[in-house]
Amino acid sequence: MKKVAIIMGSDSDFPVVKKSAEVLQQFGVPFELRVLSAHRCAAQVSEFASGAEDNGFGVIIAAAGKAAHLAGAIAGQTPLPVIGIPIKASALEGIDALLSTVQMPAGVPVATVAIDGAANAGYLAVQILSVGDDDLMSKLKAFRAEQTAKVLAADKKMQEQVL
Ligand code: RP5
Repeated sequence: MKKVAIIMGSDSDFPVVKKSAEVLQQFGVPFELRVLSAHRCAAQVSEFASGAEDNGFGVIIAAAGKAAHLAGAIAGQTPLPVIGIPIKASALEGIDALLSTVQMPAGVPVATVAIDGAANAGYLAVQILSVGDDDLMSKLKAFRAEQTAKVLAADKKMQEQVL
């Protein structure tokens, strides 16, 4: 199976970003975690992004806050799908990172999840990889069925509840 790269702009992003890793672990998807900053170590970001395909990655998750150029900078240097996580890290509550991550020019998309939406970045990476992996697709379908069953059980309980 292809690996997922989880890149964060700073180790201060990790408390949020670890939710992506937890989802990947839940589905048995291999991943690597890196701290690479588009601004503080641009050369290393380029080296990672340009080699990612040859190094066995299938999806890249990139998380950054403030003027968040990490996901876009990576997307510009690889044909692999890039998922951006805008991190809430400033007085602007993550709106700065959201706009910096999502507003990509045509031809270089970044699939941007919600502010601090690291779990969904993990699920989206699983979904992308599952297209070419029947076992992973089966796990995903089982997860979705379980999720639906939980909501329906909560609905039943709520309807039975006597206030
Ligand atoms: C961004 O600036 C990082 O992704 C982080 O969200 C934010 C703050 O970084 P630190 O100053 O904590 O390293 O580049």
